[in-house]
Amino acid sequence: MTYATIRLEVGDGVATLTLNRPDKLNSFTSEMHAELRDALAVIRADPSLRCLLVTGLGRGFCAGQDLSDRAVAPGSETPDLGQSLESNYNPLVRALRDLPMPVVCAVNGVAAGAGANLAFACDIVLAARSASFIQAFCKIGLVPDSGGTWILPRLVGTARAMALAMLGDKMSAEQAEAWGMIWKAVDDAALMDEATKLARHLATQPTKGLALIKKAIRDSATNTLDQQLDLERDLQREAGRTYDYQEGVAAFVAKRAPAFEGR
Ligand code: LHQ
Repeated sequence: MTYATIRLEVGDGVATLTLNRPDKLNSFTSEMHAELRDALAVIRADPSLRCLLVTGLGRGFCAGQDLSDRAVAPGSETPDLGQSLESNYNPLVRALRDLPMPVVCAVNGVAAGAGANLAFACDIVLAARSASFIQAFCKIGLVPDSGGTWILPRLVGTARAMALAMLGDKMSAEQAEAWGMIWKAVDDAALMDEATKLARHLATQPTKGLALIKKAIRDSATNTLDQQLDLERDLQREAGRTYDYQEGVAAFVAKRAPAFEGR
């Protein structure tokens, strides 16, 4: 599949989505959103794909919304940014959250505005040591979107989330790791090798079980303990009916490596 603003490559059970507007630090346009929607639907429909890796081309990961077409001429009607979230950003975050496979993010450079929150919407985030995260919204009078106001307090607590959102300071990858916002910061030169290795490993694991783990951890954010215990019961029932559970137990008993099929 050929796209203009992203690249989709598949191999070894991994779909790699690369944001591809490097001269604009991979900022989002409507075209890019439409292509991402299409690519995510293609990935979801392909049973051979068992992990998604998201990254950016060039020196930036993603600088959020492309602001070049957002300047409002004096006297003209103000744009409806809510519609932009409804049509583009919210479906993207939901598609990543609901994708029944692990989503790895390799943050290769600056991640600003919706670009930062795109990374935080992924399941396991690696970042190059030179990468940075900026909740840039406040600098142009906006509110963190793409799930930012939901995920930030859950990742770092209200005090830090509030300051990050109100100050829009640049945060280093190492600080993000120290605050538990990402899985880890790695040397720049090692980022893609590590991310690809991780994605390929995940693609050999019990995909259905990993998708259920993803659901359980995500849903825990809004569940009571009682609701979560019920959810664990239901998801474990489902996991226990998978081929990979049988294979995992059989391999353990036979003292051999399991050959998971993702079903
Ligand atoms: C850009 C952008 C960009 C266009 C760099 N747009 N060109 C949702 C709903 C609807 C509307 C509004 O927004 C949202 C969600 C959002 O994401 S709001 C937040 C939007 N993003 C920002 O406010 C970040 C703007 N960018 C920056 O602050 C800086 O570019 C950062 C800190 C990301 C990087 O700084 P530098 O490393 O110094 O690079 P640079 O500023 O020189 O940028 C390189 C080029 O990329 C430059 O183009 P040029 O032609 O001059 O080389 C920038 O204009 C372009 N670029 N971000 N968002």
